[in-house]
Amino acid sequence: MELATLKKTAISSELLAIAEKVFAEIRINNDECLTLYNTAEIGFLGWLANIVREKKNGNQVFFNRNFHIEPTNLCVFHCKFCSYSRTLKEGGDGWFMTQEQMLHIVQKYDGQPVTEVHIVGGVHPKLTIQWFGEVLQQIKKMRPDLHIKGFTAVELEYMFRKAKVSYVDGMKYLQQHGLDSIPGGGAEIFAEEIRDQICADKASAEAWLGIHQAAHQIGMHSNATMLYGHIEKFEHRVDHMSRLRNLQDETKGFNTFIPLKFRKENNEMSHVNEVSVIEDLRNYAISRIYLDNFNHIKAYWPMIGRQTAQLSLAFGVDDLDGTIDDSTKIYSMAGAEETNPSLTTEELVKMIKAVGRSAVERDTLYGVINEWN
Ligand code: V47
Ligand code: SF4
Repeated sequence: MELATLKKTAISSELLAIAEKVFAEIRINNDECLTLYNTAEIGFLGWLANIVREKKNGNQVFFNRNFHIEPTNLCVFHCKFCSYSRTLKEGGDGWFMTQEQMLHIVQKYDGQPVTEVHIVGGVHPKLTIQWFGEVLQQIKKMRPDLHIKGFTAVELEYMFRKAKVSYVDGMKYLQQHGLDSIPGGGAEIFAEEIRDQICADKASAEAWLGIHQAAHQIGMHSNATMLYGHIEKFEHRVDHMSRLRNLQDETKGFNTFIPLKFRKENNEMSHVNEVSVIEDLRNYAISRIYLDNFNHIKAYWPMIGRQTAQLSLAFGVDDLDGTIDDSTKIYSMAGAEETNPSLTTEELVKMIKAVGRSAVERDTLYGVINEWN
């Protein structure tokens, strides 16, 4: 649809002004973003987000071949939405891996064309910066070609605080031992009034942003997430994305923005209803329109399921994460669609082609490895 055609529809003057800005590649402001959340119809959002998406990434949908290592689910923090962690005292179905167990997982992928290992888990006092430094070194020795994306800013903040090192020195230490980039977890919702209610005791918004800023400063890339669809209001989502957009203006270090849908099973927020698929799609689209300085928007398929992930490709999303190989428990324990998430490359390509897009296998930093048009 052209702008001229849009003017003949029942669209409000506010939404028309936003569409005109997006067409002219002028950044929308926070009030306009809120107007999208409060008033925009889903078809309009998909159409507008798709314009931004196709200018940035054409018809391409990216994925990678990856697996996860979750060293422990024992955690010193008490996030109310977390279905996965156990307290240090509880034990029960808690786990704690040795360095050998972690290396054994890497060894299982010997000779397989995986390009990334994603290491993330609970925050355990025994997992110090030196302990992780050793593991990183050993993984690199075993698989020098493997990109190590590891540790949320929450894990890092705790590690650095215990080791009494600055964010920059801590990041440099881990980089020297083999860490290549950091994932986007732990961001949740930055606004203090929400953070205080859902994850009061872990790293603050300032710490999260400070650690990503330090990572970018030493030349590392990272991702950013937003946990949405619980007790936050649209205003909090806008504020969250605004803080990310500001940091990205300064550093250009973020690869991807990943909205994470709150899932309610087996956690202390089970009384909060999950939002609908329609809200998921609206949220993907609005983030695509607002975050003009992010190259990629990722739908994490184990969280939302394969069909919603496919639908999201018409709402601004251009990345589906990876093959995963049933190596993460975070979402299945929270009631996500995928109980044993694993997709072969062929299955991912088929999913992408089924919605009329081209599939691209990428490395972590979006270098192209293989294409299916
Ligand atoms: O920070 C925890 C989320 C995150 C629940 O960077 C939940 O490529 C929904 O950030 N419902 C960790 N979400 C995982 C993460 C991630 C995942 C995939 C790719 C990347 C990347 C990063 O998981 C946590 C939290 O926001 N989470 N519990 C829940 N009940
Ligand atoms: Fe710990 Fe992370 Fe769960 Fe919070 S979300 S309790 S920091 S494992």
